[in-house]
Amino acid sequence: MEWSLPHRRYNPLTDEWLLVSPQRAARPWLGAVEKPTPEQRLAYDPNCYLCPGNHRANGAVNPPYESVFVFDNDFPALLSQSDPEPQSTSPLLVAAPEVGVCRVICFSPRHDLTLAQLSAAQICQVIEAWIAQCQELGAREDITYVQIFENKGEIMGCSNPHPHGQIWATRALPTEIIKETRNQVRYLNGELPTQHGRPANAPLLVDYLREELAAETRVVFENAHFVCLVPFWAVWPFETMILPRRHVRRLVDLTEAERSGLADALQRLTIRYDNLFEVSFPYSMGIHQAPYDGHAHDEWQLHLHFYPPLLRSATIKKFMVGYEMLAQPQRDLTPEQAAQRLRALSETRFAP
Ligand code: H2U
Ligand code: ZN
Repeated sequence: MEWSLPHRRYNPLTDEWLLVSPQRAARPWLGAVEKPTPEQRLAYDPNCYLCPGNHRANGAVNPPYESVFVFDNDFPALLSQSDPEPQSTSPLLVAAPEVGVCRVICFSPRHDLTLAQLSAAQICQVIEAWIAQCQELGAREDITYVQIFENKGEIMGCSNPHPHGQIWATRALPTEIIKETRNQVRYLNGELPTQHGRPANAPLLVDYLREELAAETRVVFENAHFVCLVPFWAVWPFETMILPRRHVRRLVDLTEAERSGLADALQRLTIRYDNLFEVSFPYSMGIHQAPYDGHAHDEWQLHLHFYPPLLRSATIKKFMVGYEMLAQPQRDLTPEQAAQRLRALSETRFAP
């Protein structure tokens, strides 16, 4: 069915609700495509702390790298040591020590490119580096989770346009992963409030993908191994998810063919995003996978989240303030409308 009036939608991954108000977006699309003056960027910037051969902020020198380059973050949020576990005197004043590793990953030596401008083969090298990091960090006794993410664009607080992402690996599971793990387990056991006690025989996101492929309305594109869609419960206007067709718990479990398939999906999605408002599209993206804690985690399905902030144009963003901060997320444009717009876009990047 097509919703045209206010309603709530349920996110089974987080067990949270959001408000959708399609009647507000039904008004005709007047938003002109605002084109900010295209920034001229150098292929090599002598002042960039990520370009090959340059000095970083702490004085370290980058090697003359030619593809992907990973280094320990010079200003890490996590260290190998923490304070000793405090004596808990109150159930309301609880803190716990935390340790971990923070790394930066440069996607390319070229200062002026983004994922959308790299070849699928170059994106494959990024994926191989992510996997190598998961293998190394995931094997450590003091790490249970490896969070890979990219913060792109000034609007998202990204400090440097040089194409790069980050890896934060922690001893404890982060909040979002605790939520997604709990709800994927509950789904298998039939314990989500929407299941009425009926256990499932496939992981939550495996069943979800089957339903989305049948419905078609929120699918943006597919390849042999991955599907890109706007989730039924998307919060951000053009939020998407990339899901494997097969049950894959972790990034390290991807076959060679699936790694190429993921590179293809990343390339096609980032190009479509750039074409939406003819701008290098800002977003926060991250890979969610099963914890590296020694358990199998059959409930887990690998997936990627893209959370882009833009709403109407290159300069008009969706603010998560007021009602969203205090009550629940809200959106006007429906996920189906967003998917339709993303589906209609070309997979050849606009010429700036
Ligand atoms: P953003 O993805 O938010 O732009 O962050 C870039 C990271 O690079 C940031 O975490 C690190 C910052 O600590 N960094 C270094 O490790 N060395 C430097 O010389 C500058 C930035
Ligand atoms: Zn650079």
